[in-house]
Amino acid sequence: MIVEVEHQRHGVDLIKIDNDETKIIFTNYGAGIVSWKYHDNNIVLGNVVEADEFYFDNPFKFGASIGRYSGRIKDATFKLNGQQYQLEQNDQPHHIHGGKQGLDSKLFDYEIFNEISQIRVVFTTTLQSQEDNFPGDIEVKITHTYDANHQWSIDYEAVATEDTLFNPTNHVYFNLNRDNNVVDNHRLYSEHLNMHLLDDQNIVTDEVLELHDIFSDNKIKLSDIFTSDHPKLQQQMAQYGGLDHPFTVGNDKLFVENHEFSLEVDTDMPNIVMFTFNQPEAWQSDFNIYKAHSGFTLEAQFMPNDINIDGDKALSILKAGEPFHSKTSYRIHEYAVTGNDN
Ligand code: G6D
Repeated sequence: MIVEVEHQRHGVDLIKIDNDETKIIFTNYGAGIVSWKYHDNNIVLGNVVEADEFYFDNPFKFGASIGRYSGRIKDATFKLNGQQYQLEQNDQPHHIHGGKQGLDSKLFDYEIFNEISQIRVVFTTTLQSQEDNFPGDIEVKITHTYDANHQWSIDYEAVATEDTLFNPTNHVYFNLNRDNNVVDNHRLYSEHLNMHLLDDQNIVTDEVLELHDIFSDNKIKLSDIFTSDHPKLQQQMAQYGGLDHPFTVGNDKLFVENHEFSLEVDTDMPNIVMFTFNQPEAWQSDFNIYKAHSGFTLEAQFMPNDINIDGDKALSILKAGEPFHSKTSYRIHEYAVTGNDN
């Protein structure tokens, strides 16, 4: 495997890894992924022209690391150890993605390790309480590993100076279609597909639908979810224009496939938020060449807003000085052609 670094303007570096059949690019800006190609097919949405201006201007957070808290926190407030904290209301009136000074906005330090059959890029930064109003500073280490089996893994490690919340993810958007047509033809598979429903402000409720109870096919096509006449699904799709929902999956594994590829996600995080890029028009930019459903995210994370649901038992609580570790990997397989399922 070959790795090369390209320096762009504004301190942005591209770390380009070439594994013959596949090529993947990471960046120190937001410790993110920029592109992932299987032969000439880019399977993630990204900076096709590799222009350095692209990264600073993307409200959809293509490929960026997100944190310290990925999902929405209702009313941008939470209580921890008896103290109430007020966060930036950057998703009125809620808080999302850790705010303006989140991981996605950081220029990380990094080191590259070229090892047998894999390349590891270790990114480090510090999140500061003074910048984002969460308690405590956090030393964050995000390691992207790419291996000879076309598997991209992300390890999140962190240590905080005070009890705080830590709920990181990566905001990559996939599209397995060669023509980059909308992703409605992609199918989901996991032993369980428990979909957590949202209220009218994108906040998780306690209502859950098991998609396998609604659809007879083992593999569930996104277009069937989008157009379902199941009353709850219909209401959620009308409200959001697609998926923006946390899922609980079976055996920590979810597969998404089209007629050509199968993408396997393995995670030790309890939930995966799937967002199908529902309102691209919210991004006013020449870089925005996207229509609704141009891609989908698979954001492994703790349940959004868990601190306001579970209080002291919230899984996102990170105790002072206790090491945090979580791992998510995405593996791409070529899939036997079974006909045109577009
Ligand atoms: C996240 O859940 C959110 C979406 O609502 C948001 O629009 C997107 O990030 C940019 O996935």
